[in-house]
Amino acid sequence: MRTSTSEKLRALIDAEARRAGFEAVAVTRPDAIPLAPARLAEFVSDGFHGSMEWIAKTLERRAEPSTLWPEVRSIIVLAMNYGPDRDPRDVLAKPDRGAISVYAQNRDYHDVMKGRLKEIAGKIVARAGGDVKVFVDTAPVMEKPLAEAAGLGWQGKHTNLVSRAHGSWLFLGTIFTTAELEPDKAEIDHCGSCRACLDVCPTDAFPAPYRLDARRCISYLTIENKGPIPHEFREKIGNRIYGCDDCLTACPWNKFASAASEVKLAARDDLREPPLSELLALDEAGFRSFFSGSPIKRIGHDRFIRNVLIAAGNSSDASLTPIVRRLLHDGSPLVRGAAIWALSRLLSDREFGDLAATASKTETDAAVREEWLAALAVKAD
Ligand code: B12
Repeated sequence: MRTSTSEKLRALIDAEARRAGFEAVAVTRPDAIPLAPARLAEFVSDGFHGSMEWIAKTLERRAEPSTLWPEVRSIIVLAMNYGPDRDPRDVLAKPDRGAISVYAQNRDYHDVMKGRLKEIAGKIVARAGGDVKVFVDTAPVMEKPLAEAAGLGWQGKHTNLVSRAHGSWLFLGTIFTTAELEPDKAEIDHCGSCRACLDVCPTDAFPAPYRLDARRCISYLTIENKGPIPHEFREKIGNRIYGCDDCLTACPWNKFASAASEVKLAARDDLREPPLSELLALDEAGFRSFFSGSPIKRIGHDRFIRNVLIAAGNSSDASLTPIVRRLLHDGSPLVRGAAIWALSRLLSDREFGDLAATASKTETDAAVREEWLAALAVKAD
């Protein structure tokens, strides 16, 4: 039997994907996610996207691949394993350390994956001609429903893609092509009656299975949210200083996952459980150099120190008090506000009252003054 051109192209894609370190690759069609537009619209109309206005602004293009790029005929979805080599929950029991989510413990996966996707895309054009576009995360593409339609896994109750072979630890990327490829079969839901990911969420971010209110998700609160962290979540955040893996880690399908074999996606040792004291000491330049090449760099120094201060406030570690006190004089109101909250938790009522009596007088920023008042009110309770 003769092998068709499309089968040969598919064999090339599979081989190149494997060579580039992707654990799984599958193909779907641009019209394969008919439920996504309404679900995305509901997510936005419920306000679940919070301050991620870019989701609302790109609604039509995001929900329908053909609106994003009318020429697209096939979508190749690729997945890279970033499975941790130890239990990410261990660090949660060490309050003087910061918990950084597994995906952020090494090089920015956007950089790692984009280069490799471009290489594969180049091979496709060389073989089949036509045009290609590659996307990882940042483009208005709904990677999870596309991955489910291609059969790489299913969207679990925590909304992320779960695979029977790799559990919840997969990064996704797509190659859009004008080439006609035979689509793979969609995967079906294997969550059953399990609720582990929903019940473990520290901030109750799932109003229902398969639905996430990002405004309550620690990942959103510590990464996307630019302002002060709302009071109701501060204690619940514990020592999670960048992202959160609780729902992913709870997934029973992880028992089939392996640790990432690629050196490039294995954790950086100094980001596994960094001491809060060292992170609080990072100035702007120190932050940029420590997090060079890391996704954490994208949130900037002030937002990051805000997060570390919340963890400091939850640490009961009095040895952090001097450095937190210094941050009361930081140039950023975001940092000063979080430092006030941390001190209100680290100092006794009397010590905090004495400090407030002097330090709050010189504060000119309205939001930071609010932090003083809120902290004093809690102390007076
Ligand atoms: C915005 C965003 C976020 C936001 C919002 C997350 C969210 N769930 O929407 C925040 C900042 C919170 C976030 C957090 C994280 N993210 Co994020 N994020 C994205 C991004 C850029 C867009 C996702 C999106 O379109 N959201 C909009 C909602 C409406 O879409 P949805 O989640 O697919 O929602 C579906 C369900 O609600 C479902 N649905 C609704 N009702 C019903 C009912 C039933 C019965 C069913 C079956 C389904 C269903 O239909 C919707 C449409 O498919 C993608 C990259 C991309 N371009 O796709 C990465 C992405 C989803 N993130 C990723 C990761 C790794 C994370 C974190 C694990 C990082 C961390 N450790 O902190 C957390 C996980 C938190 C979580 N439980 O989702 C990976 C996930 C990989 C995977 N295996 O799925 C992605 C794909 C990036 C990548 N390229 O690898 N993220």
